[in-house]
Amino acid sequence: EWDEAVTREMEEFKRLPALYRLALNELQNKIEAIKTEWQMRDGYSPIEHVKSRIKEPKSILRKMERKGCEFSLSRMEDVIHDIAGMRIVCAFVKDIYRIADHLGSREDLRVLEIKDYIARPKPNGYQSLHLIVAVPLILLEGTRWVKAEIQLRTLAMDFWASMEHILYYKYDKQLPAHVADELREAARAADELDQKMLRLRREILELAAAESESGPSASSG
Ligand code: 0O2
Repeated sequence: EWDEAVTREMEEFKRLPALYRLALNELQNKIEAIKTEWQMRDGYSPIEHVKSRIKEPKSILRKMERKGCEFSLSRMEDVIHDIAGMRIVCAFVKDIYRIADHLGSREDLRVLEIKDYIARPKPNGYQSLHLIVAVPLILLEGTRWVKAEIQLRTLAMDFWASMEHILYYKYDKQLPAHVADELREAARAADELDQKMLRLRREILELAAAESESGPSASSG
């Protein structure tokens, strides 16, 4: 009986990466469709680029250890939300929230949790909007909801996060005070840049609206 339970667990463990990959494919298709539709409607896509990845087994184990959890399949699925991870990088902060609102309203997705590190950045300066979602997979055995983490960031936030990530590991997770200070300052600069870009975008939108109100002849001269 014990053998049977272990064999079942092993079988399940073997097929998990494929399930998470299927969930990411589903998400990718939805994002592609959003991009296309947005482009058709507004003439521009709010999404600069998208990346996705499946978390390596060794970083799953490390994360469970960090959270003080013994390893088991069900614990893993409860505790680690980002085995399937997608990062959506946008030009403007406003678009991040527009995409998040849209995802929240879709019937083919469940948003389980929102962590807003834009409204409340982490103490080190980290900013992003994280959505923990569940994606339905229609399998031979029926529907199974698979979790994924979607990180939404601006280009500036993404630049900051990649620099921080490199430095964090270069200094073996012990950032010297002056580096940590510089990073916090860089995070403030990234935030200011995002706000400036939003103001410029508003300017562009207002100009476009004025042009369309005064008709095409005004813009041609
Ligand atoms: P990696 O390298 O991306 O695999 P929780 O269960 O909510 O307490 P969790 O999952 O750590 O714990 O939540 P959180 O804080 O939302 O972080 C999830 C992911 O966000 C991280 O995954 C990173 O990808 C990213 N992240 C969070 N904080 C930082 C940060 O300070 N700097 C950078 N560069 N990225 C960050 P992992 O698994 O920690 O790492």
